[in-house]
Amino acid sequence: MITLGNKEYFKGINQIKFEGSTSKNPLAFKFYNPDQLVAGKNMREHFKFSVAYWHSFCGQGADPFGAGTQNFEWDQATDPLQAAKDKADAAFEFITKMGFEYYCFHDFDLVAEGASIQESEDRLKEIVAYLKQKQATSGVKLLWGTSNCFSNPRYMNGAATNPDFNVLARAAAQVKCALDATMELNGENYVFWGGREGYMSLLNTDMGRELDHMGQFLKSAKDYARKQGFKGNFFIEPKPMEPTKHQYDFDAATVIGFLNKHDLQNDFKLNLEVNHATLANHTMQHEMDVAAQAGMLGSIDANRGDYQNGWDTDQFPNNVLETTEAMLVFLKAGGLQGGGINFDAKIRRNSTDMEDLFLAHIGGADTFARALLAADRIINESDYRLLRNKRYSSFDSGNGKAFENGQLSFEDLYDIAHKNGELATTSGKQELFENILGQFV
Ligand code: XLS
Ligand code: NI
Ligand code: NI
Repeated sequence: MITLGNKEYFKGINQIKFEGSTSKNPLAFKFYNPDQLVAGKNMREHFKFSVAYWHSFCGQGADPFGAGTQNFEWDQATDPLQAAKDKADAAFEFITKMGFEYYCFHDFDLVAEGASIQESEDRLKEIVAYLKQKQATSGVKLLWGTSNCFSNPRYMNGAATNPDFNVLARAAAQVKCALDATMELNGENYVFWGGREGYMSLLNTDMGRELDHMGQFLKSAKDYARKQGFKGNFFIEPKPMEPTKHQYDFDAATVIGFLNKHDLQNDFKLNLEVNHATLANHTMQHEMDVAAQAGMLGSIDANRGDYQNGWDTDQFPNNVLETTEAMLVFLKAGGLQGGGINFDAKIRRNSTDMEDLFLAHIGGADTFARALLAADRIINESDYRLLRNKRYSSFDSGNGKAFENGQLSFEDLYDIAHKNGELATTSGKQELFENILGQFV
């Protein structure tokens, strides 16, 4: 039996509860009511909210211009395993007080990487055993695990797409350990975010070869986990740029093409991140719709960017209008396949009170709850669906239907056009759709 720590890190903060939209308590949910039924499921089941270990318990606010500003009490121990256990205690206290059920991690968020593969592996095993106990006593579950194959300088030219085979093999050893950790903790999914899989300059890059290596790498990682009995989903998390100039997993459409080409489409789905969609010059709802059409809407990394700049600022979600558009796609798709809503977001560098982490997650959860409620009402109480279907009604019968069924040749279309003569214009009614969105938000 492992002894768990009993120190309280977030003193003075109790269980966060739902108090409704008129509450003046900053440390209460105004809209996220875990037990409230919406479209046949309660909010807890719809969202499966998850806390990101790296942003919430590892990052301390450092930026290229200055050191960290958040001096966490759980970071004081000099022994790496003690520090890891303290961090785990703080993490589970936070997640439990939030009333969330899930968390996500990179391997070396849990414990500092060792000097050798063996030392790292031993450290991971020890902290995983500790976390397993914490999960059992709290009921908190692992939404997904992943590996950090981008921070260590050995990966500066990529991991699975490194031009040096030995770096690729090194990355495989690391991913194997991260998969083992995820499986040991009953992780429901495993994520691959491209990290440094991409290029800084095409001049020194054999892109085709690197992409084939990535396909082969993912296939063997998947085969390994399946052999061990892993039943969860593998997710790819698209991002178009940063840290490399061009990331191979550019956006949803690119990744789906890649998965199909490498015969990975049955095991892999997508983990979509709001700020990554923005960086790809897409909206989140676009990315979600693309994934949903392919049956690959797996999970969501919730955050937001900043429209005045072009990097991954990972701010907490607060845009209800945009999130409502995303929730319309979410409900239409019947929710996520295996994943949840992971807050891949960090408080700002000058947010230094211990309660700020709570306020941030409360705001994020309330944003999603408001958006879900609004989307559900738009679908049920407005003419939204009717109006959208009406735009396509010419395909519901006659020649339109015949075309959809593949029964018309190109010459048939030519003849129909001739018979029709010039056509009247039909309004797209965008403003009407926007007004409906506004009415219910
Ligand atoms: C970085 C990514 C990263 C992944 C996990 O931009 O969002 O945090 O979610 O490796
Ligand atoms: Ni992410
Ligand atoms: Ni990101």
